[in-house]
Amino acid sequence: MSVEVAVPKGYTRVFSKPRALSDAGFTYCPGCHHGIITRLVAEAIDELGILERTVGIAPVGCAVFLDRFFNCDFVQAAHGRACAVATGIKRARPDLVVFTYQGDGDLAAIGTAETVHAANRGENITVIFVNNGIYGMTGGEMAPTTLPGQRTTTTPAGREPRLHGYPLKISEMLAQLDGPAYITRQAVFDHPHIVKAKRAILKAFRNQLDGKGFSLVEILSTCPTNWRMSPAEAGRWVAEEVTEVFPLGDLKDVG
Ligand SMILES: Cc1ncc(C[n+]2csc(CCOP(=O)(O)OP(=O)(O)O)c2C)c(N)n1
Ligand code: SF4
Repeated sequence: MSVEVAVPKGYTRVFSKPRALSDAGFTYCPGCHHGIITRLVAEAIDELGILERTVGIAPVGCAVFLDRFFNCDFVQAAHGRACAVATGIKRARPDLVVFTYQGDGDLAAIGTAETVHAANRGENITVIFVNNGIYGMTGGEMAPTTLPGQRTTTTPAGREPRLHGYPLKISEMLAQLDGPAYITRQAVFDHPHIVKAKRAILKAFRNQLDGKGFSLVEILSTCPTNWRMSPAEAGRWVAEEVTEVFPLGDLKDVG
C-alpha cells in the first residue's frame, strides 16, 4: 500500500501518486511511455472510485509486473490470453471492474484470436493496448505493428512488407465488428495527447460501469531502449512517423 508522506507546514501538495499505485517502483526503462500509460490507468481508477472492485489482467512483456505496481487485485495471464482471462472473471463476477493491459506482441501477435473474439462477443471489459511497434521485453524483435522499413533485431535491414507482412491495424479491424462499444487510438508523446488519452481511458472504464460492452484504448507508445533512441527522439518518432501509419482518433463509439 502507498504511504502518504505528510506535507510540511507552509507547503501545499500539488502532485501525488494515485492511490491505485503501490510504493513499488516501476521496472520500465527511463523515458518509456509505459510509465505514463500505467499512471493514467491508475489515475482513472482513482477518479472513478473503483479501486476496491477492480481486477487487472497483467500481460507477458514489459508490463508483466503490473500486479506489483497496483493496489488492486491482479491475475497474470499466459502470453496473449488476457482477454480470455478477463472474460472469465467478468462473466463470473459482473460486479467487478475488469481490465487488461497488453503490449502489441501480447495482444496483436500471440493473442490476436482471444482479442478478436472477446471484441466480437462484446465482452463488457476494458482493454488497454500499448502499441510500441516492437517486442520490448525480449530484446526488440519485430512485432505485427512494426512500421515498414523499421529496423528491429529480427529485421536488421528494415521490415519488408512483402516478406514480413504489413503493420496489423488491430483497432481498424475491431472497429468493423458489431460487438465492440468503443475503439480508439491515442498517444502520450506530449501533454495535450496525454490529456486526451486519459479521457479515453476514463471513457473505456465508464462504458464498462454502464454495461456498454467491449472498449479498447490503443495507445501509441515508445521503446527508447530497443529503438536505440533517446526518449525525446522516440516521442518525435511516434508523433511524426508512427501516427502516419496508425492515425489517432476514435474508430468506433456507440455513444
Ligand atoms: C507463450 C510465450 N511465448 C513467448 C514468450 C516470450 N515473450 C515474452 S514477452 C514477449 C513479447 C512482449 O512484447 P509486447 O507484448 O509488445 O510487450 P512490450 O514488452 O513491448 O511491452 C515475448 C514474445 C512468452 N513469455 N510466452
Ligand atoms: S524495453 Fe522498451 S518497452 Fe520495455 S520498458 Fe524498456 S523502453 Fe519500455
